[in-house]
Amino acid sequence: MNKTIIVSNRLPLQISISDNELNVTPSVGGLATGMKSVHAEGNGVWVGWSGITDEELDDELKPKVNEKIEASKCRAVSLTEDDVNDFYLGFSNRTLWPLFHYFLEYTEFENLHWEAYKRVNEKFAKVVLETIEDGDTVWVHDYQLLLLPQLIKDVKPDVTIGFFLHIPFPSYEIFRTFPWREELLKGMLGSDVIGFHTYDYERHFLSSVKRIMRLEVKFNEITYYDRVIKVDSFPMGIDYNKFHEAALKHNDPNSKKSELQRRLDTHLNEGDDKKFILSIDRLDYTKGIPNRIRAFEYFLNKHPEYKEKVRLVMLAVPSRSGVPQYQRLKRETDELVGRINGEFSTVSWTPIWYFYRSLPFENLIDLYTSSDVALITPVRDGMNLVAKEYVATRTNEDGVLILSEMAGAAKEMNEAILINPNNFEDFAHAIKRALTMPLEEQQSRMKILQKRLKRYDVEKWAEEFFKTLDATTQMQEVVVSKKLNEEEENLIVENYKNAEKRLVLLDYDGTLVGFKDNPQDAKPDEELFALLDKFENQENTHLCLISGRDKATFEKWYGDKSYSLITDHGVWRRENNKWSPLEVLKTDWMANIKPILETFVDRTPGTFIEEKEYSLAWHYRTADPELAQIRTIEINTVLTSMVANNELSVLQGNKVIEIKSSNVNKGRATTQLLMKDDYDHVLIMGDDWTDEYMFEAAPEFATTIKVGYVKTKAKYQIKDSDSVRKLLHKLV
Ligand code: GDG
Repeated sequence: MNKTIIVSNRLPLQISISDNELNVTPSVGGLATGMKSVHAEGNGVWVGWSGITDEELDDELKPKVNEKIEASKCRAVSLTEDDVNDFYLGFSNRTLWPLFHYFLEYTEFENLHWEAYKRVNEKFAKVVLETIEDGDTVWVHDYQLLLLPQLIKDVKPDVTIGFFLHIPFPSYEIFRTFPWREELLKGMLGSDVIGFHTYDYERHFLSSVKRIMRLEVKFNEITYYDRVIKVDSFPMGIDYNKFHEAALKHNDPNSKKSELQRRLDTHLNEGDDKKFILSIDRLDYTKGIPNRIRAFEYFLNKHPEYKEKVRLVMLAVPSRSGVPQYQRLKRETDELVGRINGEFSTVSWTPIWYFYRSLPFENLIDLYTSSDVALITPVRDGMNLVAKEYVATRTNEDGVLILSEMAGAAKEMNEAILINPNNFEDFAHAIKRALTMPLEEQQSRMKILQKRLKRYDVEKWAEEFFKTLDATTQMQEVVVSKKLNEEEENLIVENYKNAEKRLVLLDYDGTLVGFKDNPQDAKPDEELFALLDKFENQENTHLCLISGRDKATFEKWYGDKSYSLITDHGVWRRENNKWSPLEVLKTDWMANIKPILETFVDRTPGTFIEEKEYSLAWHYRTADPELAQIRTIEINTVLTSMVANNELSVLQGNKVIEIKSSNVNKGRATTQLLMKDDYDHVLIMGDDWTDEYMFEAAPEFATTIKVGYVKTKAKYQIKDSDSVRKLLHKLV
């Protein structure tokens, strides 16, 4: 039975060792909950680090730990202290985390850390590959494992791989500063589906893929060699029922109150106007904690009537304390809380209650249910689950959520009061508004928020992701259904060799040579000349190169060769070293169209016009891909009316738009060529949209091969120009 392998940096387990005794407890985080049905109940395995380094485990303890881990359907990746320092605290948390959260000033580009990152991703790959079987599905999580999808795909191309990023994907302008940007993107592109929390992260990622990798992106699909990769947003939900039910239980008058709850009640019972404003976060600079404290001070100064009435309860959970920025943040937070409490406190009131610790789940519920307002104001946050958990615990549908626009959660929580956390006026106004919001308004907003969170909970999130993964692999099967396999290739070679009269018709750019940024750089190399010569010397073989290139270029390159050439999409043909026109064409239209194209060149850096005898081509290979995409639509619109009147057609090639007479195309040229002799074998290869005309014009018995895995009329598909050459070598 096929299985699902979940991979994350940490296993969903807490392991502690005391007096050589092992204690393993499951962790209760959002991810563990979301994956429960896949992992615990289904046929799943979880791969990750146990949280204990190799050095901490002696030879006696190690097998015992592994045994416990495997009993929980998990596999451990063992990491050394150096791995943890350089890969986790180093590269993951001092490079990727700050960079992806737009903290460039905190971002360190350290080669040693990058090497560790690659090394540890390989360690993860090794364990996954030991566990995997054909037909399995792998779901990789988060920024610590960005290279893992490719490491798996390279060895196991038939395994389905999903990847989900839990933090933001930054805009191209930020991502481009990253020294190993291409390697990282390639790592991610080993996946079949790549998921983000929001559409913004998705489009940032696609923009980097287009600009850095120069790949073809259609809507949210990337064509990458023989695969189509789907990129989509899946806003992560929470275990809604767990929080809601815990809150219902907590509010039951018969349930026992915790010590913390009794302390909270003391304040609340002082009067109706006593309120709590709650914030909960890991102590992380992305969460905007010092900013929030200062904004609260600003609020108290602006609205002194709330002194002695309102308290900010702030839970900051210790995190990554081995990283200097986190140590500095801790000092700054301590000082700020101390200063403000010192300045404002009275005998009966302290404005900020600050907890620097992790609390048990029950206390978390105490805090959520006792707070009239939740103040969640990160300066940057992938999603933020705390905001959602607060909503889930409001069993009376009261309470107000103030949420930073910079949290991914803001995209789906419009009924919260959304603020820009850098604007203190906005901040103070939001707090005042929340404290004075009529109950009916609180409830109407809360109801809408709850309805959505209840429906799109964490299980649904995981389910949706898997659905997309499934659909994508099915779609891939359709797109590459004509992929040439070894058996078919052998048969083609055999048929070719047995034939008596052969026509070999080959497109040039993208077929015989790979694409270059500048078309002038795509000259034929010595190996290609030698290969083509062999065809030419082969008996009973008519070789013809067919191209959209102009006659002059082909004459320059192949002037001393005797094979046939067709240029300008079929305007000119050279036979026996003599050029003759296949079509008689008008060129007067060019003087009118050229100035229009020139205005596009002026406004689109990196583009240029190629003037051929019978056509004009606007090349945009080195232009910004997103700008070029807009411009191609504009050009098409501008030219539509002009081309109709002049019997012209606008061809969309590979990063080029060409305007030429409608009377000429590679298909007509192919038909003319086929009439010249009685061929019993026809081989046609091409990569471009314009080559489809040849495939259409080919006789039924012809072998037609499309280079690249996109929809085609050809019988077979082949990966790239390297594979074309390999096949051609087998024929001579
Ligand atoms: C990353 C992304 C994204 C907090 N304190 C205690 C405690 N918690 C629990 C909360 C919540 C979780 O920790 C925190 O999740 P967040 O989403 O708020 O933040 P990150 O840790 O930064 O998570 C984030 C998330 O991944 C998921 O994709 O939303 O943007 O940065 O569940 O309840 N739990 C207990 N005691 C505490 O003291 N028991």
